[in-house]
Amino acid sequence: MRTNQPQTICLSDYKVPAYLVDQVDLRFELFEDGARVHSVLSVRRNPESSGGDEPLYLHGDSLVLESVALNGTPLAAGDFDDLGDALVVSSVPEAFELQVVTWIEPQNNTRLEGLYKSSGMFCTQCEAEGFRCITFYPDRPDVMARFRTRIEADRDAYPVLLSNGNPVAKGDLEGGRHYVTWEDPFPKPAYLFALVAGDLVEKKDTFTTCSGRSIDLRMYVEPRNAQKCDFALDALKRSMRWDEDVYGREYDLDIFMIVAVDDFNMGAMENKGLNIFNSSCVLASQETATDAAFQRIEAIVAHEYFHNWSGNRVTCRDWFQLSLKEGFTVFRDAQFSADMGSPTVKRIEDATLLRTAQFAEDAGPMAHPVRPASYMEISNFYTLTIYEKGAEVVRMIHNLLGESLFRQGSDLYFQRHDGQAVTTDDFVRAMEDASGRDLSQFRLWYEQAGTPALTVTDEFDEERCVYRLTVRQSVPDTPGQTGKKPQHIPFAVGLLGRDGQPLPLLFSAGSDDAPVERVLELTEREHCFEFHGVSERPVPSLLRGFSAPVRVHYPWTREQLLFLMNHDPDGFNRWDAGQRLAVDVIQSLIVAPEAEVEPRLVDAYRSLLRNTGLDQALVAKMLQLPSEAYLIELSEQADVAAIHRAREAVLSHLATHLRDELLACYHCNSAQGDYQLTPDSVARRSLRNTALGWLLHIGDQQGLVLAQEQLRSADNMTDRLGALRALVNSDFVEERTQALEGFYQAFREDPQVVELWFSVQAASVRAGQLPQITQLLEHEAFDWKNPNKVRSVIGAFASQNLAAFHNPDGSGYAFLATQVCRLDDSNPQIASRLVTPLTRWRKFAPEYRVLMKSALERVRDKDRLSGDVYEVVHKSLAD
Ligand code: 0A1
Ligand code: ZN
Repeated sequence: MRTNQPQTICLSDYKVPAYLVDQVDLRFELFEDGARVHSVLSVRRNPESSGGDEPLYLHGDSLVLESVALNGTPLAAGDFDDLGDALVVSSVPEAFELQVVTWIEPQNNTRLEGLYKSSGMFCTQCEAEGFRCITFYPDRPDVMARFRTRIEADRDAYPVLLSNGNPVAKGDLEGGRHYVTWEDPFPKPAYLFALVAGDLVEKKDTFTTCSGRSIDLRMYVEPRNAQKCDFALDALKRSMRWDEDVYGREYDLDIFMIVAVDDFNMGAMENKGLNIFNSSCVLASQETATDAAFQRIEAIVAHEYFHNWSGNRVTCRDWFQLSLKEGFTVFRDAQFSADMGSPTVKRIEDATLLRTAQFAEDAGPMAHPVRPASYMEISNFYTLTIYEKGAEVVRMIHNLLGESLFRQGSDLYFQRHDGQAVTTDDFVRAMEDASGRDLSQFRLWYEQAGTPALTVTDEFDEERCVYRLTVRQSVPDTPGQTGKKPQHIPFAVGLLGRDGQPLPLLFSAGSDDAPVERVLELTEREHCFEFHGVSERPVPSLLRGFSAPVRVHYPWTREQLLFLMNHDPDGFNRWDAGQRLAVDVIQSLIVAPEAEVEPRLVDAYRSLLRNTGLDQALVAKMLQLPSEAYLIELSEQADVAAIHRAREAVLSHLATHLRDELLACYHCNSAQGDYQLTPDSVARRSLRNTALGWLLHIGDQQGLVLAQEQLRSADNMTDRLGALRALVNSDFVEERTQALEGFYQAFREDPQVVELWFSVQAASVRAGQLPQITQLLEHEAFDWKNPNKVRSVIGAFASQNLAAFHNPDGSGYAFLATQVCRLDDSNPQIASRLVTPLTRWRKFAPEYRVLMKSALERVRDKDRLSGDVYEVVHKSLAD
C-alpha cells in the first residue's frame, strides 16, 4: 500500500516565482547508457516577489546530481540540499549563474516524460512537468527563459539533432561524434522545451507568410515512413494560411519542424518550432489511414500549430489555467476543421464527444471546473473538461460577441499579453475590453463544475396568439461544490409552423421583421419568453447548433421529433431529433424487451436511405444509432446488458426491414474514380460502410459476399477497414477469422494499421471477449511499452466493448484492474487514463457497481501506487 500521499496543490496558494531565469544554456551529451546534461542558468531575484531572501528552489525528478556551482565556484555539501524531488540552494546573491550537471537514463525511461528513447531515437516530452526529469529547474510555466541548446551524439547513429528555434552552429567532435547548437530567441517556459536525436529522413517544404517571409517546413520521420508525410505537410500549410486569414497570426521563426515518434503518451506536443507527434496522429497514406484518421491528423497538426500563438507566445501562468491555451486552441482547430470540411458534421462530432464523454466526466468523481481550484497530479487534468468544455466556453463568448468583436478581443489578447504567462481571467477581460460586454456572470463557466440542465416547458395561448417558453436552469452538485449559481447561457432557438415553415420570433405584438432564430440569453434560474403573432402551436427547435454545453429536457413527442428530423432548417437539430427519437425507442425496449420497435423509426430511416437529395454527409451521421456509451450516460443506474440488448434489437430490426434499401445504398455509393477526401466522398464511404455493417449484423449472405469483395479490392484503408469491421462484428466466425488473418499478414509491418487491427477486435462484442483479449496481449505485435498498443487493446476493450467489459461475472473489471496495476509501474500516466471506466462505478446498477468498486479497491491497495493513479482512485472511492 502507498504510504506517502501525494500533495494537493491549490490555486489559492499561487505565489509569483521568487527567482526568474533569463537565459538557459544546455549541453546534452547523449550516450547509449545515459545522458549527461550540463545546464547553466542565469538567475535573478524576481522584483515582484515579496519573498525576501527565500532559498532558490529547483524541481528535479529521477536525476543523479553530478555537480553544482554558483558563479563558477563549486558548492560544498552544506551549501545546498538535494531533496530527491528538488535542489534547494539557501543563500544566493541578487543575480547569479548556476551551473548544474546531471546524469539521466533515457533508455530506461518508460514513463515517457522528460528525455526518453523511442524506436532508437532520443526525444522529449516536457509538458506538464517533464523538464524536471532532465535537469534541476524552476519547472513552472510562469518562469520564461531564452534557451540555447547544444546536442552532442554519435554521428552515424544520430545524424539528426534537433531542438527549438534556429540552428546556429554545428561541427564534428572526437570519437565519431558531432554536435548541433540551437537557439530559440523567444522566451518560453520549460514545458515547451524539446530535443530530438535520431537517424531520420527529412521531408522539406516551404511556406511564404503574409508579410512575405519564407519559412522552412521540415518533417522528420523514420525512413520507413517517408511516404506518409505529404498530408501532414499540406495540412500544416493550410493551418498557417488559415491562422493568418482568420486570426491575423503570422509564424515567427524561420523554421518549423514536425517529428513523428512511435512511443508517446498523448497525441502531439506544441514545443516551440519543434512539434512532436505520436506517429498515429501525423503519418498517413491512402493505403494505411482511414478517413477519420486523415481528419484527425489535419485537426491535430492545426491544433499544435495554432498553439504557437495560443499557448506559446501567450502562455499559462500556472497549470490551473491549462484551459487558457487548450480550450482556446481546441476552439480554433474546430473552426478550422469546420472551414475545411462540413461545419454541421464537425459540430455533430464535437457535440457527440461532449455529450457522451465530457458530460460523463462532469457527472463523475473527477468532475472539475474548466479552471480547477486544486489538483494532485496535473497530468490527470488533461481532460475533456479542460479541452472540449473549455472550447465550448470560448465558442459561447464567440457567439455572444459575434465574429467581429470576438476577433477584436483576440487581437487585444495577443497584443496585450504577448510574451507573458497569464490567466483565463485575462482572456475574458480582453474580450470584455474589446467588446464592451460584461462577462462577469459568464465567468462562472470557468469556476463551476457540472453540466447545467435546462428544463423547458411551453404553453400556447390560442386566443392571444402567444406562445410561451419557460426555461429553468440548474447546475448539479459535484464533488466539493454545492449550491451553485445560475450561469449565463446562450440558448439558440427557432419555432416551426405546421407546414415546416420557420416562424418569425416576435417578442411583442405588432412588431414586424422579426428573425426566425434567436439566441436567448439565460442568466436567471427561470425565464419566460413570449412569442407573439403565433397562430398555431409550433414545434420548438431548441439549443440550435448546440449553442451551449448543457442538457435540454423538453417533452417532445415522437411525432414532433419526426417532424424536426424532416423540417428543422438547423442541420444539427435535425440530427439531434433523430438521435432523441432513436434513444426514446431504444429506452422503451430496455423497459419492455418484447415491445414492438416503433414503425415510424423504420420509416424515418428508410427515407434517409432513399433521399439522395439530402446532404449525404448529414445523412451518414443521422444513420448512426446513439452509442451504448451515450445510452449509459443518459441512464440513472445503467444496466449495461439491457442497454446492449435493446440497442442490438433495434439495429437488427432496422437492418432486417431495410435490407433492400441498404443494398441499394451500398451500390449507389460505390467507389467512383480516385480516392478523394472531399466531404462528399467521405460521406459516400461512410454510408456504404454503414450499410455493409448493418447487413452483416443480421447475417446477410449477400452482405458477406460484398464485404469479402470489398476487403479484397479496396484501394484505401477506410473501405478495407469498413469491410473488416463489418466481418468482425458479424456471426460469420470462420470468415472473420480468415479476414483478420489476411489483414494482419498484409499489414504486419505497419504499426498504425496493426493498432487498427487490434482495436477493431478489442472493441467488438463478437470477437473481443476476454479470452480473445488475453490472446491479443500475447500477440507478437503487442508491446507493453507502447501506449498506442496498450490503448488499442485494453483501452478499446474497456471503453468501447461495453457489453464484454461489463460482463456480469466481473471478469472484465478484474482484468482491467490487473492491467492497470501492471502499467502503473512502468507508465503511470497511461495507467491513470486506463482506469477511468472503473472510477465511474456509481453510475451503474447495483450488481455491476459492487464488482467495479471491488476491482478499484484492488488497484487502491497496490504496492507503490503512483500519484497519478492514487488521485483518481481515491477520488472515486471517497464518500
Ligand atoms: N499540449 C498538448 C498535449 C499534451 C499534454 C501533455 C502531454 O504529456 C503529459 C503531452 C501532450 C496538446 O494539447 O496537444
Ligand atoms: Zn493543445
